[in-house]
Amino acid sequence: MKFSTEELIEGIQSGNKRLIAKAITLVESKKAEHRQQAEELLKKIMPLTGNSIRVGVTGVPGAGKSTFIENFGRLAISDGKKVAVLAIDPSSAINKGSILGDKTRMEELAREENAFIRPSPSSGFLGGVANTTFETMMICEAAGYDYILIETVGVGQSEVLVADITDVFLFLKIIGGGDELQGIKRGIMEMVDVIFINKVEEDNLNKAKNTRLELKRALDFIPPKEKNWKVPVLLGSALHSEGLEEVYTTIDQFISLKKKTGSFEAVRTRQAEKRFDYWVQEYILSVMKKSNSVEEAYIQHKKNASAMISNPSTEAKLFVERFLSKDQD
Ligand SMILES: Nc1nc2c(ncn2[C@@H]2O[C@H](COP(=O)(O)OP(=O)(O)O)[C@@H](O)[C@H]2O)c(=O)[nH]1
Ligand SMILES: [Mg+2]
Repeated sequence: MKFSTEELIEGIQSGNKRLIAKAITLVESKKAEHRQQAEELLKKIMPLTGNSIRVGVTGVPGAGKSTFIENFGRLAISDGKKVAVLAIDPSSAINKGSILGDKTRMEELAREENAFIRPSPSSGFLGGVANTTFETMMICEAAGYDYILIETVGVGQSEVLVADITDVFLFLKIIGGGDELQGIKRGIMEMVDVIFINKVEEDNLNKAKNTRLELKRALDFIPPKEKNWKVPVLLGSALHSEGLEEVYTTIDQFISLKKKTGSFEAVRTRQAEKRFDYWVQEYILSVMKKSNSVEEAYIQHKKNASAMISNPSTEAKLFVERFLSKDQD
């Protein structure tokens, strides 16, 4: 990394997008020397973080998440806010590239001075998924972004991951396909704070209203995530920027309520604890990965588990014991 930590921090604080991007690349790096500088950087910017509204956006592929984020972002910018967009990129682990059309789809938002768009890789790592979206978010907060919008890929794991680092979880729903129950099956309904039925245009307004009724009925059976908050089901069109202002004010109301009841801070504390546990696992795995023989043993024990030679927990225990005994000699 040809930039010093001080240069990067200065760049972040002055809102230099090129240096913000460099800092993010540093934090995403797995290289030991980068990790050290990354930790140093993150430690120093910590006091500058915490001041954004963190919004997770989920929904099946094609629901309109990217379109929503682009136009919602522009709306926030027109209200004088700075907006950062992070999208968990499922492809980067496999082909090291980005399949997100988002970069191009969010063309108009990308052109805004007060917007910053960045795909967030989730690379496979000894069976784990090392994800630095949270750390990237810290950098964006230090750079003064007021809204951090995170798009999930609509896959279970990324949804949980995003729900665990955001203040508001927004579910984009489309009408029809008989999948009104889909979100319930997937456990989404337990995680959401706001639902937005998207692609509602004149010809399907009645259908949308039925969908809303069904969703509301379903929500009645789900224990409230946030006291005194009944999950609103809003209608609109992300493409035509209809109903987005209502989402904007609803999010504001939700954040105000959370701050009033103290749950805003309480949830963030819990989230930080989860991040701690997450990184403990990551670091243990990365220490293990340093040795080739350990990696071979890992693969072997995993194979035994998958072939049902013995049960997975036994194999995991054997593997860890083997690692620890190796470490001592
Ligand atoms: N008619 C209509 N199309 C929309 C709307 N929102 C998104 N789309 C379209 O739906 C497709 C998928 O949108 P995209 O934002 O990429 O969905 P994502 O996969 O959830 O990110 C694109 O062709 C969009 O133009 C909407 O409100 N109305
Ligand atoms: Mg998308």
